[in-house]
Amino acid sequence: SSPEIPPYKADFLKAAIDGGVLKFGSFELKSKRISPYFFNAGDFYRADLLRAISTAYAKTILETESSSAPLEFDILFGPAYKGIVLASGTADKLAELAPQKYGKICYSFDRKEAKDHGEGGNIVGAPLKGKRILIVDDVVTAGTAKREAIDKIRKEGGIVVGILVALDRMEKLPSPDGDDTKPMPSAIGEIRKEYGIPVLSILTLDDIIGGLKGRGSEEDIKRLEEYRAKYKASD
Ligand code: OMP
Repeated sequence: SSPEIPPYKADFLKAAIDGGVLKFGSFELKSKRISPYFFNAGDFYRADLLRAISTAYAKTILETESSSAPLEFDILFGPAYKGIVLASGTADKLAELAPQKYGKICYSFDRKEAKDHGEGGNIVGAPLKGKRILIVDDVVTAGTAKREAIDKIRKEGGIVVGILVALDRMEKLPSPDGDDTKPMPSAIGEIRKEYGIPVLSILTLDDIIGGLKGRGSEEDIKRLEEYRAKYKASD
């Protein structure tokens, strides 16, 4: 049985399903794996959904304050394109929920293409140099997108102190020989180890399955459990 998830995570899961952001069916991932579920952060395009996701990111950050590893950062960084609205929405929500600490929290994001006129540069928003940066993004599967963001920030002199995503799919990395039945470590675990930073998520696949129990369709739950058994990482 899966553990109960905190109310703010359950609220977010419900908003994602009701809003059609989290879908069940058959989807091909970037990795070519065929998944029975897909989470598309680009579908949070309605005010109530944007509020639901930025509230959940903000509460995930605030939760760490009462933990042994509170997140301390100067700037929320949202990788273009989807991350832009996620980071700015989260900054706004943090300022609302905890004005003392976050009333003037900064955010920034990257350009997909370098700009060679006007103000120039690859970053829009708060300058990163010497600042502690928290990356805010949508989903981690193999972790490729997050590595690119870390490299970009470091090039600008920023110090990446953590990554916050909406969904950790808990998947193992592909085996070099293509044999998916072999145990392999997780993408998130490798990023944690390689960069020495925390990677937090609002939801994991375990949370989704746990949250659907007694609510979602039995058929969907069964397919999610089968997928998890096949692709869950060893760590
Ligand atoms: P990695 O860069 O391999 O970690 O894959 C993450 C990206 O996959 C996301 O930024 C999305 O572009 C896409 N994705 C989703 O958005 N939602 C999912 O549920 C699964 C994927 C995916 O293709 O793995």
